[in-house]
Amino acid sequence: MAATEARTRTTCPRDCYDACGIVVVQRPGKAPQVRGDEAHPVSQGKLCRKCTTAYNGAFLDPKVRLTRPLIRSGPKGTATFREASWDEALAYIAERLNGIVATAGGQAITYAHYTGTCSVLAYGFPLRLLRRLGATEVDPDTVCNNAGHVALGYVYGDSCDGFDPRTAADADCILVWGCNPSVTAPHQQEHWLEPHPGTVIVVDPIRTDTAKQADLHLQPRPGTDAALAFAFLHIAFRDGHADRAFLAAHSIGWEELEALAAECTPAWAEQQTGVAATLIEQAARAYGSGRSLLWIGQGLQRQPQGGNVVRAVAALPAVTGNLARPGSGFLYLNGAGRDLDEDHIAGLDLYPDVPEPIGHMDLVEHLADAQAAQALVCFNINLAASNPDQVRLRAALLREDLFTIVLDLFPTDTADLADVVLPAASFLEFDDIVASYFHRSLSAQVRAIDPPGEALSNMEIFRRLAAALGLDDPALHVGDAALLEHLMQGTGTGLTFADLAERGTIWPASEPDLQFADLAFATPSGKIELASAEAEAAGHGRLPHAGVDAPPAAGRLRLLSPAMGWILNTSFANDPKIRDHAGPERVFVHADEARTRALEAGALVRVASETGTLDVLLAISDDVPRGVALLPKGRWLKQEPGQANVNVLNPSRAADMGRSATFHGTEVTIGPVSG
Ligand SMILES: Nc1nc2c(c(=O)[nH]1)N[C@H]1C(S)=C(S)[C@@H](COP(=O)(O)OP(=O)(O)OC[C@H]3O[C@@H](n4cnc5c(=O)[nH]c(N)nc54)[C@H](O)[C@@H]3O)O[C@H]1N2
Ligand SMILES: Nc1nc2c(c(=O)[nH]1)N[C@H]1C(S)=C(S)[C@@H](COP(=O)(O)OP(=O)(O)OC[C@H]3O[C@@H](n4cnc5c(=O)[nH]c(N)nc54)[C@H](O)[C@@H]3O)O[C@H]1N2
Ligand code: SF4
Ligand SMILES: [Mo]
Repeated sequence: MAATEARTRTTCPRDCYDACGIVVVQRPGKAPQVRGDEAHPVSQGKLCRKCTTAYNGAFLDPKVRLTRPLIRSGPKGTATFREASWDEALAYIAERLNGIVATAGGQAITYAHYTGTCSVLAYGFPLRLLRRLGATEVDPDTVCNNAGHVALGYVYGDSCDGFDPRTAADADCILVWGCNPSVTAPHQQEHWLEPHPGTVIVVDPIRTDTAKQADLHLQPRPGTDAALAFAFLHIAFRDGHADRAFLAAHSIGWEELEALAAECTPAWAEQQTGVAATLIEQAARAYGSGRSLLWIGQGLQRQPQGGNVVRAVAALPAVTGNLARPGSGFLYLNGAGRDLDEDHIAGLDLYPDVPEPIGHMDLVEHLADAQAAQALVCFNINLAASNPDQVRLRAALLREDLFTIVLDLFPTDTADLADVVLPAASFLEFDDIVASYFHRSLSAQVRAIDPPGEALSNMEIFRRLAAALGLDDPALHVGDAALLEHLMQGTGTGLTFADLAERGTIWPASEPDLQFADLAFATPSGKIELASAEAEAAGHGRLPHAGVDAPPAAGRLRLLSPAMGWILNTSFANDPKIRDHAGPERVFVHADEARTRALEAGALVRVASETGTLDVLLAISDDVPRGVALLPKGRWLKQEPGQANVNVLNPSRAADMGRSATFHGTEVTIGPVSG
């Protein structure tokens, strides 16, 4: 190592299962290099292709980043801004927000945020001020995974206590259901799943790279997974893989579930799902006979009946006794094992009385109400491109009297619709803490470089905004160092933030934790609730049901818009190199679907739904089954020829649970672009 070389060890805070370790190398006179940390057990020296590119590209490029506060100087939505000082921008915001608070009350300020960064302070600290103001939150998970959270809550009382991935060493089988780690968790794919010696089973309508690497791939029609899960249960009860002693001791409702599953033979499930009965038998036996792990994806539940699907799938570990022993369990998202006091960072204890949140599927309606929604604050989110109902959402955001503030690193489609744009620092530019949602690990995010121009961290922006608003509550002005030490103390590791920064990533538990080791569940009965009075009271069945979504109407295809490898939600889509790699936006269909429509690969086609149309190139792929159109999420509207992405096609239809998004539940037609 050259004597003048400086290395900073940090962590990727993106919304990604991996939470890779990073080393930033700096040499005098050279641009910093952002690389994978060779010592990090997850990234093992390599970042994913998108981060390697964007962290050394757009993230470091002051011409691509936002560097100064901007105040709108032209018609709304035309991205006409003038530069302003922080003092001027914040004074302007304060005057407008204080005016709204005085005349209409704080609840007339709406705020939308999500996981643009998953680091604890930058995610949570801004919420303190917004809660203090009594503003109305847009429930963040409703754009992503809330149906799964609600469903798992009914069954286990907890959706964030996942298996410890290190326990895979004791597993005979890993069942990956509606998750595509080859794209969304590339290092878990390469270093955790692929080398696993046991039977790997993938359930996904698409033949993803994860499916291609698996021992068994079950390809159900989208939205039919509950029938498949019930066939697995049928086989488990039939073949003696149901752990009746475990069920009797730790669950309620299992006899009722067994009675329901009795009807759900593999032959019946083949008709419902399109998966061959013999393959269902094979997969269910492999899962039921071993110590097995179940990875429940988030893609799985972005379906109209996504909550019921997850409830049905979640019965598998309970029925087969695959819990609370090594090599067993399920994972949706892992929040366990770190004891981070995130609620305090977000001010849940400090400002408990806040208005009822709205959901993302209700956002368009909400913003159309000029009384209820007078201001909108957006940070860590690019909702103009990420949310469904794109045309109506844009119309709502164009409302002249909706005072809109957007904090971002980049001039996103959402920023273009703002009245004030505030430049945020990137993760390379401030200290924070990252807790992977796959591994039960804890990592330091360490400032490696200076922010470009006048960009500031979310924390500093909200401290300055509190001051501009005339709010002197000490809680709104705590510095990052004190917040980080508060978090570290809660972990019980005895480490300071500086200790963590030196180590990079730690596992607070040296041995794999057992999921639900004490077999105590936070359900009303304290047991696993395969039948749930709580669910029934909320208007669902007491038990999950085996019903499936109807196949698409004649001539239509079911649109799936999951993640793609080069883009993370809409992050990175503006990096010039990534745009080249990702190529033009395309819709993928099976050759038979192209043939029946007399469409050729490479043709410009019109994809149409109840909410809009999108003209894109057609690609033919046998990885996509008949009846399905695959059009990945993530494009920036202003970079596309039609100023739209796939969400122009998706309505704001809520799933059966949690008012959650149904991005994989839309039907579309595909035809030639006429004229
Ligand atoms: N590269 C990249 N990585 C990402 C993201 C990204 O955009 N790009 N996004 C991040 C975020 S925010 C999230 S929430 C996670 C999500 O990561 P995942 O949990 O992997 O979810 P998705 O990629 O949305 O979808 C996973 C799979 O669900 C399948 N699927 C769709 N409908 C059904 C169905 O009815 N049944 C079954 N069995 N499968 C179905 C899709 O075909 C897809 O292959 O990924 C994170 N990681
Ligand atoms: N069609 C379709 N649409 C989908 C999905 C789908 O599967 N299909 N998936 C949905 C899912 S799972 C999700 S999670 C949502 C995600 O949607 P979004 O939350 O909109 O995710 P991103 O597009 O990555 O936008 C995050 C923004 O945060 C910014 N950011 C990053 N770090 C910081 C920071 O420190 N401070 C500030 N102020 N900003 C920062 C980024 O630059 C980026 O513009 O999209 C949803 N949309
Ligand atoms: S996005 Fe995921 S895979 Fe890529 S560097 Fe970050 S944590 Fe690793
Ligand atoms: Mo997500």
